[in-house]
Amino acid sequence: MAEEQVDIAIVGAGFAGMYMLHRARGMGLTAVVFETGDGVGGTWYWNRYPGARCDVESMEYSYQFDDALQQDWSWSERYAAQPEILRYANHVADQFDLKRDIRFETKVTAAHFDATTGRWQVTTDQGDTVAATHLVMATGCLSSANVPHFQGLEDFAGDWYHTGRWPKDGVDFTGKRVAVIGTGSSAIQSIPVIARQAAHLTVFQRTPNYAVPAHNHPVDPERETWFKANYKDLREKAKEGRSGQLYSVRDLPWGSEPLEAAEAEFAKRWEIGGFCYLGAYADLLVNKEGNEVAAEFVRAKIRETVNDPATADLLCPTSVIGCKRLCVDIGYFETYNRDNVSLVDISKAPIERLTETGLITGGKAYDFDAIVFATGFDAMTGSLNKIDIRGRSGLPLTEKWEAGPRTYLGLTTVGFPNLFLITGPGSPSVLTNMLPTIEQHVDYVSDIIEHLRRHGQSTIEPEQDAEDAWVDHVNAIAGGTLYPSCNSWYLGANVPGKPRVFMPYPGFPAYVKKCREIAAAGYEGFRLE
Ligand code: N01
Repeated sequence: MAEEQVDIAIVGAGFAGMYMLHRARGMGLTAVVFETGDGVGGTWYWNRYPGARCDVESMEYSYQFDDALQQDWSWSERYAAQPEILRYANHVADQFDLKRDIRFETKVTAAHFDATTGRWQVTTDQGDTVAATHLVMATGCLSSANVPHFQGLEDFAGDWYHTGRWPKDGVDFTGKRVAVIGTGSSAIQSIPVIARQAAHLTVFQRTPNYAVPAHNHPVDPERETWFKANYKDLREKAKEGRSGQLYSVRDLPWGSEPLEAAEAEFAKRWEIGGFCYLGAYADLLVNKEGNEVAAEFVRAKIRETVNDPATADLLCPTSVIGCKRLCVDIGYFETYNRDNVSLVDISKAPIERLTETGLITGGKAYDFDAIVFATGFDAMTGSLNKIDIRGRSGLPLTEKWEAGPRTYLGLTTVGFPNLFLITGPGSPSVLTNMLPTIEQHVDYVSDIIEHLRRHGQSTIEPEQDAEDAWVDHVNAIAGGTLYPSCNSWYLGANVPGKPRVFMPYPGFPAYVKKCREIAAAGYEGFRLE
């Protein structure tokens, strides 16, 4: 049988893969999408844990490539919950008839660049072998679940779950003794919901986290009407924000107002809720002093909310606020006032091992019916590294990235022609609203492909100098901020043995400007052949 040939092979049917497929069709290209799950939605397909919700406001967390789409769809809440976002993903897939080109329950195992044909040979666990001119990795930044290698996990007789691989039919914790390990966003969202169900919930905390209130509420119909009438302008305005969102970031540096004014500003933003808290001053992620005042404000709120002073102390983070992605919560700290919830500090005595009936930490055994690992992801590179990707001369991507990911614009990497990484390491990605960031990347890749076709060229690959300069540039920008000061997944610090490299690019508008300049200069820094 003749080998299947396509113009573009796309890995992943989340928001990035879906839009890439739509754009490919629009350019008259053949494309196929491979997706491990049995439905679209990517992160929103897998993260079905109780309380899962977007921390970006729903009116902004949607595609903008089609005006009719954004006018037709109505969100029910300020922050949409996972089932609603998954419905939205399916609505888009159906409206644009995407599913017919998506191979579900099909995992890409390998992708090798064949220098003789100039094509990517893509292999799946279902026996597909496809030759593609372009390979687009739409694998997501937070898609490779990190289940720590606890000794004895296989001995545990109860049920265990990872928040990022939650069973489709849900889990009923009624009457159960449940453990949650981790206190990141996923834990902070799921703990209040699990606590309402379980007989007892024990939270094992290694590092406390900052959370600001969501003040979630139904979308006000008047606001929706206004938003939709002004969608075009609002979308453009959002792109001027450093994270591609509309929330206000004042142009003021820390120290430009007296302390009382600063505290009033933090209080005002606390009442508004969400990410705007860190927009009180333009440089809160650079200025240590201002950051500490913002952090102390949150710690005071935690002490005010949590009745037991010892528990409140344990819940107060000491690191820089915003160093890890800020959590947006609904009743998280209040949950520790419940009689059926306890907090165990494992910062000094890590979990030693799991047992048949639970786990042991600090020499003490705890028994559970179920354990929830809210332990996060092998972020940004995890899903790429799980696939045997080989470029020119058979070079494995894992080998090239042994000391950390190296890309040009977070989109391409030397030695891997026609390979595109959507929201890859070195691009703003996880520091932004992912939807507009995804669209910007997919549009950029589509423009590149159009350019190649117009000029009768077949491959694009970055120059070594351009890639080196980009990596240095990202490091320099990140180095000028407070981001490297804590052990975040942005740095890969949550995965033992992962190289410590700051992966996302801080600053969406500067990034977009740079991409435009590079394109206008005939794709400067790229070799087109
Ligand atoms: O993962 P995390 P997450 N023993 O890495 C702990 C996005 N997201 O899934 O901090 C004990 O933040 C770990 O401890 P420490 C969002 O971007 C978005 O919660 O490493 N504990 C930490 O407390 C978010 O930032 C939404 O010391 C261990 C926790 O597990 C990102 O996903 C909702 C451990 C992991 O926290 C990841 O969030 C949810 C071990 N061996 C998530 N290993 C939205 O709203 C890890 N931990 C869109």
